[in-house]
Amino acid sequence: MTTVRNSPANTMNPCLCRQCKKLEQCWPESGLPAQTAIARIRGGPLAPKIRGIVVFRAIPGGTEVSVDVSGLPPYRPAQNNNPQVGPHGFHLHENGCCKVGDPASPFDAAGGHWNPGNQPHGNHAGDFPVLFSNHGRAVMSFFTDKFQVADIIDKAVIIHESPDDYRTQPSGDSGRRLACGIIRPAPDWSDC
Ligand SMILES: [Cu+2]
Repeated sequence: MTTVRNSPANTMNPCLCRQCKKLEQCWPESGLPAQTAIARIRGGPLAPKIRGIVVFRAIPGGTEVSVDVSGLPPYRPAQNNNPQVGPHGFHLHENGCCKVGDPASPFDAAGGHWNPGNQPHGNHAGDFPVLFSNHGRAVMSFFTDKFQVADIIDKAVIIHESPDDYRTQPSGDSGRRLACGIIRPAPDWSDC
């Protein structure tokens, strides 16, 4: 319950539904707009402790993206042949598939960056700010007008090992994929 209490979604809208056992069951009753989607984030073999949630909420002019993720690996500068770890590249990828596949290169099945406007990397619709970890936890909220909630259902959220330079094509040189989550519509628990 601690995780639920501290989640950004709960901060936005305190849960009023006492009989509900899951946070999202409370969203409709507590007034969140129907146009809300969530991705539950799970770490892969390179960072199995990662857990979190990303909430996409329609607001005037675009979408508010709120993330609360724990279990991120500690920062480490690039050394020898090892890449920098953190802050973490954070993107939408085009395939809603979090199959791990090759454990040395996980989540390849999520495909490349979601880029409906054929933009260079740095301006992809799903290019997000990097995640800064604080003892493994990152909490962040930002606004984008590059998509509506309905546009990103069944896309994947990917957290990378290394920072995004917003310049290297096509994915910002952000390295291996640590965690993945598929974006689903927030359930309608109107009988809650
Ligand atoms: Cu990515």
